[in-house]
Amino acid sequence: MSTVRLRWGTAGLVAGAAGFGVAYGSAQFLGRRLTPFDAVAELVIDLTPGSFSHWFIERFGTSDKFVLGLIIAVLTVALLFAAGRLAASAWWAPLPLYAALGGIAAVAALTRDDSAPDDAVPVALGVVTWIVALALLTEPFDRARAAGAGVGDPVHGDPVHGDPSLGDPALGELDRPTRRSVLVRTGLVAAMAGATAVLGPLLGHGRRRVEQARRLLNLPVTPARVPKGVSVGVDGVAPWQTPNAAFYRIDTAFTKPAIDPAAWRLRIHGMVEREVVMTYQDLLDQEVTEDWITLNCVSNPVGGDLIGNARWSGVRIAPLLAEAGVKPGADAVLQTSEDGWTCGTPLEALTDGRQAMVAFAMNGEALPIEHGFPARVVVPGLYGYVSACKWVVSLEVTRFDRISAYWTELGWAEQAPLQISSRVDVPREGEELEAGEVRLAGVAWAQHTGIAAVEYAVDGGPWLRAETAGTALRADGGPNRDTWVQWSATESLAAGDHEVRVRAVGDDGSVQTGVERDVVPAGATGWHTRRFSVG
Ligand SMILES: Nc1nc2c(c(=O)[nH]1)N[C@H]1C(S)=C(S)[C@@H](COP(=O)(O)O)O[C@H]1N2
Ligand SMILES: [Mo]
Repeated sequence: MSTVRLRWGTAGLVAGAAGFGVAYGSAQFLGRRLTPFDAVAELVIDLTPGSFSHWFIERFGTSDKFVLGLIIAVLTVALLFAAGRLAASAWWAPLPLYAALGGIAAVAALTRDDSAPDDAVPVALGVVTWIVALALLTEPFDRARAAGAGVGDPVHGDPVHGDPSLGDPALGELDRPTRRSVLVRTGLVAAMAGATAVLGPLLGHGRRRVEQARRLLNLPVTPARVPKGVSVGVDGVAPWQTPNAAFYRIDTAFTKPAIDPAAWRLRIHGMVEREVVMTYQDLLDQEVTEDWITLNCVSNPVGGDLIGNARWSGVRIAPLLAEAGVKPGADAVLQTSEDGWTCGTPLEALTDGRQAMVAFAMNGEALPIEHGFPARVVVPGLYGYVSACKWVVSLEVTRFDRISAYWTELGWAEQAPLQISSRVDVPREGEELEAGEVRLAGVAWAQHTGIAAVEYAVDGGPWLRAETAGTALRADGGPNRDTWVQWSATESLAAGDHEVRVRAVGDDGSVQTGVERDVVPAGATGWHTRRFSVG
């Protein structure tokens, strides 16, 4: 590419970045959840067929959104560069491209579930910034071209030539005044866009404010102390308590809702005698319940890590529903998140005595924004996609035959009983171990049923009982039937290649099936197997 083309393209990139800075800053200032870029990413997620998005999540795991953002960013950079190059022929030539990009962003920004007319403002400001900044940045090139100087190389000085803007590598050098003017203008554009991007969030109502409000909370929770005896003490096994920072994250929100707890409301309505509306303080004023509950995703493949165990603090849902007075005939609760995501939960699971709660704390601290601040639902024994609504704002008592929810619309089962399952964490796949005693270990779960035993088989041999940590201590706050259990075993194996597989046995006598089933539409089944070698 010639220096000249590179120069116009680069001006396009600088103008593009300025537009993004202004759009970001103004979105933050207005307290909007999404910048135009994030809105486009969410639009792409919405328009993606379920089977593809499932493949994508499996392929990229929890970095799915990062990869998607990267793809969109690379495309955007290429288009902004192209816009700059178009400006070389006429100042208005990039306008159709800017209009198209702005149009997509506007559609995306205005069609989110939590969109407001305000969401058009950052898009409009961003597009205006693109146009003005590009004109400002390229004006010196134009002036130099008109003067017939500067665009040519003063050293090889040939002022008479063809189209100076395109293609000739000899036209690389700008004269000194032009160069200075370009630098000054670039600095000006960068400073203005940078100031908007920095001041917007500081002066506005965005996530930063909410983070601050979150830090200042003083919640009625006790510290989350890991119960005794829950660990098999083998290095490499997932810790029994999953720290918040390591807890898997699955949601459709490209930018997480930043909800000021003072503005949050939970509405319980639908087939009820009286509608209940709760503020955050109302929630904290209820009787608090705290429990260890293992949450996992229906998209967790056999051996996968979309599962975590935390001590949740919150308010039981059953009394809240009782206060509202559930009308006969209801069998479901449609939960809705601030960003419009929905899930349908069997009414029975919320009222049958299990620790179904509106949680406000996770592992002894206020819910992180990523995990649903200020409040989310947790229901032992159900997959997250039918129960664990983050940023929850509405619980509508209803009937399954009247609703459809986010994932069921994409082809997942309306109700999916949680599959009893287990995982080998140690040894790692392909690990080379020293001769002697070999430690095998992992986790097993059957939430709200309970793990009775874990069995493992080496090299296709008979199933053997593993040790399970703490199952005898259940009454004592040890692993309960709503949490996972760590297992371990010791084997002395001959040198060579080996494999170990694991299966769980539930308290109801159910044995984890070896039949392999895909995660769609109702959760994966099959035994997890690890191959390793002994030296
Ligand atoms: N608002 C909202 N809540 C949601 C989701 C979502 O996409 N949006 N995903 C659900 C799914 S599929 C799972 S597995 C759990 C994951 O909760 P976590 O991210 O806190 O681990 O949240 C559930 N709650
Ligand atoms: Mo999930």
